Amino acid sequence: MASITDLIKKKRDGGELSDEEIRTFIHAVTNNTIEESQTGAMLMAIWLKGMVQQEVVTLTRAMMSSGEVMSWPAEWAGLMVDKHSTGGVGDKVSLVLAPALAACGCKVPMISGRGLAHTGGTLDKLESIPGFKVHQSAAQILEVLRSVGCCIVGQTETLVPADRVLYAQRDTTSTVDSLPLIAGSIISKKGAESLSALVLDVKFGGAALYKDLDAARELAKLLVQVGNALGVHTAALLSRMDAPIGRFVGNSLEVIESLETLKGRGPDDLMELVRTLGGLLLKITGLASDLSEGRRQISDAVIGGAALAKFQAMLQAQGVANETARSLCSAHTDYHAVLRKSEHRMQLMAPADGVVVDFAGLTLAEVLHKLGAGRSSAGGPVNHSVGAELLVSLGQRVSKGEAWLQLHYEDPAPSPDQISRLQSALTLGSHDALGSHDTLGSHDTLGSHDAPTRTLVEEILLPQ
Ligand code: IUR
Repeated sequence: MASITDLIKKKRDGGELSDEEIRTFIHAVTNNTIEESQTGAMLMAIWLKGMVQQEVVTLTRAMMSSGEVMSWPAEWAGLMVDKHSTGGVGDKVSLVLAPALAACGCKVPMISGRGLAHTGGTLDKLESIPGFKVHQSAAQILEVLRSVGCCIVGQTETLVPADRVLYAQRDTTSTVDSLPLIAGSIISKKGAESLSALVLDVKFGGAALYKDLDAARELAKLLVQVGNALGVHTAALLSRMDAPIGRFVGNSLEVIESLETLKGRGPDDLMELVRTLGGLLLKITGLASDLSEGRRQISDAVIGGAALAKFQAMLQAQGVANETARSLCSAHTDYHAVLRKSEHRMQLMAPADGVVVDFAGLTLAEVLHKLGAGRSSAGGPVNHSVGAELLVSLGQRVSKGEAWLQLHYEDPAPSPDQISRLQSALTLGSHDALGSHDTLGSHDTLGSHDAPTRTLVEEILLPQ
């Protein structure tokens, strides 16, 4: 059998690793029988030379099999679904989508992550709710799925241990942005959930991992190919990520906006993503005859309150006191009686008259991260109350001196430099500029009965 050193050399020289060679590498990573320097060298060789599709599929399967692979009751066959997003700003889709899918008859073992770089993490958002427990054992997940239909949890210790090692080493060896390594990492974890169907929200734009559509499409295609090769019916959306999704960014503020959405009062762009991602999953599982029927079912589950009831039940099943969950989910609630409110607020004023043409979500996310909304590199705690509320919408006319952004902060307070960065993130234009701007315009290709205010979904890649 080839040694690890031989395998590194083969990949370094541009060779194609055999199935057995890839399994040998992942086995050594999982069992800690490889030196860190060797893992780093192999990751860099993969980053530099890439992998053909067969290698990526084998890598993903070997990673998936490095730990526990979940199993579900036979009567749930065909109903197990999940979604993954490559990360956005103000992206609270999971909080609405998981209960909406459960209300439509799916089982949703949603394993989510924490914030990565500037992007927010679903687990951090949910932890702003007092009592919510993201850590659930496999037996507890099964029980919540049986009683509620959805859960949103952190990765268990036993799921894909090889990814835990590789991910940490990718971070320190500058090999995070390698297509084969990203695909292996994402799809191995979804494969270990033993899903029937998976939908991926691959984002492109100024606030996304990939700035341009072509690069995002390449990742989306690979994820779809590898997911399907592992037996999970996998589809992907390519969606635009420039301005934040919805109007609120920051952990507890995003929980409030998700609850408002589940009460039928959510922003159009968020609902558009929820409908399309959910509609696709319902179509793939056969619970809906086509995408527009799937979109309608998701819409009905949200508007009719069935998704909200599932969310409340999920909160209770994951440790939130009954009274707290009931209060958050009641029609008229004082959210800040439950969720901590920041000590300070500050409004930013529009510097001129004009129409809001764009708003750089990346800048907002970076500033909020520094103000404590995200995890510091030293691993410090997240301040759930820090965030921001956009007071204007894309396409809206504003007057000089009108408030356009409200910051929620504690310690540290925003510095003059951070405030000027935020002001420069706002692009004001004339009406003419608005008409030609490509983030705006109604969307008429998805059969929506309530068209969103801007085009988010650029393309859909269906399972092969
Ligand atoms: N999320 C993952 O689970 N894996 C990755 O490699 C990336 C994001 I980038």
